[in-house]
Amino acid sequence: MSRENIQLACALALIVCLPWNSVKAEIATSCQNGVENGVLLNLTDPWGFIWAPDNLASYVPNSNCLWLLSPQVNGSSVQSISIKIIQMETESCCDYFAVYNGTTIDSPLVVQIYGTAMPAVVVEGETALLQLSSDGTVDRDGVAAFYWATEVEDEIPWDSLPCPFDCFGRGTCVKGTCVCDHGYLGGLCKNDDSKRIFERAI
Ligand SMILES: *[C@@H]1O[C@H](CO)[C@@H](O)[C@H](O)[C@H]1NC(C)=O
Ligand SMILES: *[C@@H]1O[C@H](CO)[C@@H](O)[C@H](O)[C@H]1NC(C)=O
Ligand SMILES: *[C@@H]1O[C@H](CO)[C@@H](O)[C@H](O)[C@H]1NC(C)=O
Ligand SMILES: [Ca+2]
Repeated sequence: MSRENIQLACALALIVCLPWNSVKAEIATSCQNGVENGVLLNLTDPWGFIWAPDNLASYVPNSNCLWLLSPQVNGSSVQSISIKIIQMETESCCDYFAVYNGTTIDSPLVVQIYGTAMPAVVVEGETALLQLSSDGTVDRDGVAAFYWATEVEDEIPWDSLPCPFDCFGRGTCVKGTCVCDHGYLGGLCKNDDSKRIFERAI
């Protein structure tokens, strides 16, 4: 790592990592075991992390988890919001993660994804609404994503972000990405695949 890069990493650590470590509210979970279904969380920090459900289990049937991103930088709204999905597993027919360009689900849809797809998403606007929606049967591990408010994609230090929840102790954090131990899968190493390996073996 060059000296410039080290200086950059340190600057980022002060700006980025301190709030992460000291302010729990940076992590915004919706649909806590379904209890907060339909409750809108309004996030105003310049960057943050969202996930649902709020545990190691699957989301519940008929989930409607909502996060409104209204990032403020120096007290002003922003022009662009980038979203990096790091964990995505929904029932591929029927449950989805959606991003809307605006403040409600009636705003223009930017992306609606099913299954395990994790496209990079940029909303060219000052707000974005995120939604995890599930139907009445078959639940999966759910979604987790970072957002970052900027117009300049290259400035986003995705590689320097901490791995949420330290990969639940089931993996190693390498440049902001969980490399899961054997038997675990997903961006948070949340998926316990050992049971399936066992099931396949018998
Ligand atoms: C979300 O927060 C922003 C910034 O504080 C505010 O302007 C906006 O009215 C809030 N929206 C909702 C729906 O609470
Ligand atoms: C926010 O304001 C401070 C102080 O005026 C300035 O140094 C900084 O560059 C501003 N940040 C952004 C992202 O505009
Ligand atoms: C989102 O909304 C803004 C402001 O209304 C608009 O300029 C932009 O083109 C829209 N589309 C996307 C994909 O962000
Ligand atoms: Ca389902």
